[in-house]
Amino acid sequence: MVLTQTKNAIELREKGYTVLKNILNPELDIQPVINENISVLKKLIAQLNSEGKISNYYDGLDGIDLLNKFISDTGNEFFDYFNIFLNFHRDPTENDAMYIHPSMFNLLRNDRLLDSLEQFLGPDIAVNPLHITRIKPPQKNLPTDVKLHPDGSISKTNWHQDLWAFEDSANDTNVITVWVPITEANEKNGCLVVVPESHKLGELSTHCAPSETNLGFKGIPDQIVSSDRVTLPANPGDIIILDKLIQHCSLENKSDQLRWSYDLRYQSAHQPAGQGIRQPWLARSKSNPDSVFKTFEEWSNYWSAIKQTEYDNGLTGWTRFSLNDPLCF
Ligand SMILES: O=C(O)CCC(=O)C(=O)O
Repeated sequence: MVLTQTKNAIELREKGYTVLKNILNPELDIQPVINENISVLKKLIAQLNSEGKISNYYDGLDGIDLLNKFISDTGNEFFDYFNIFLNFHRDPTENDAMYIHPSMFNLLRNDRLLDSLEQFLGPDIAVNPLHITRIKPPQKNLPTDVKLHPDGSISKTNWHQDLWAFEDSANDTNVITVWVPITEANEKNGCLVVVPESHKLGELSTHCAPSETNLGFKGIPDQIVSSDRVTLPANPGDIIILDKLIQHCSLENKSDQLRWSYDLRYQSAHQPAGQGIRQPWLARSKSNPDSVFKTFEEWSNYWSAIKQTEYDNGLTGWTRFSLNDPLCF
C-alpha cells in the first residue's frame, strides 16, 4: 500500500517522531475520559474503605486534585484500576484490574484521532493491545520506593525504544505510538524527550532488566543515550507520534500538578501484534467495515477473553532485555 506523503509522515520517517497539534477536541474527546476516571475513582475509594484497605474518604477533594492525592498516597498499589494495560509481570489472577470503561473505548476509536492516523497507517487501522496509562503526581509527593525505582506509570519513564516491549514477530509490523496528553505536559511536569533520528540505527539498544537490588523499569542506560535530546511539550488535543525504534523517555514531575497521558499503539491491520495471545482489533476498515469493533461490549469481551486465557494458561513475558550486558550491573 502506498501511503500519502504528508509533512508529518515524512517527519516521522526522517526524525522518528512528529507532533500533531489540535487533533482532539479537549471538551468533547478528553473531558469525558477525565470525568469517567474520577467517577471510577470515587467508587474505588468507597470500596477500599469498606474493605478496610484504606481509611480515607478524601472528603473535600474532587476531579484531578482527588486523583492526584489518591495516587500520591497509594503509589502503584491500586494503579491497575486506571491502567489500560493488563499487567503481565506476575501470574494473572481472576481479580486483576484494568480500566475497561466506555470513554476509553470511545477515545481509542475516536474519528478525529483515526482520521489523523491514516497518513501513517492507511485506511485499515487496528489497535495494538499495548496501551498504557501514565498518571504522574509531583515526584516529591510519591512514596519513597517509587522515587527510588521509577516505574514509568506514576513516575518518570526511563530511556527505551518501544520495540523492546514487542515479540520478534512484530519487527516488521507498521506500528506507531500515539501519545495523548490528558493534562498539559511540559518540561517542568515531565513531558516526553526523544533522540531525533535514533530510530535510524534500525535495532534495539541495550535494555537493562529490573533486578532484586534495582527494582522498577531500568531501560537503556543513560550513558549510552546521545546528548542530542529534544523535549516535546504538548497540550490536551495534541498528539505525538513515535516510531517503534526511537529512543525516548519522560522527565520527572517537578511541578505541583498532576501529569496524565495515555500512550496508545496503532498498527496497520493484518500484521502481527507481537503481544503474545493478544491480537490487534480493528478500529477502522474501509475494506472490511463489518469486522470493526463498534460497541464497548465487544472491547470489554475481548479483554475478558484475554484475561481468561492468560489466567488458564499462565503467562510468559516477551520484553527483550539484554540480560548479560555489563552496562546493566
Ligand atoms: O509518558 C511517558 O511517561 C512515557 C511514554 C512512553 O514511553 C511511550 O509513549 O512509549
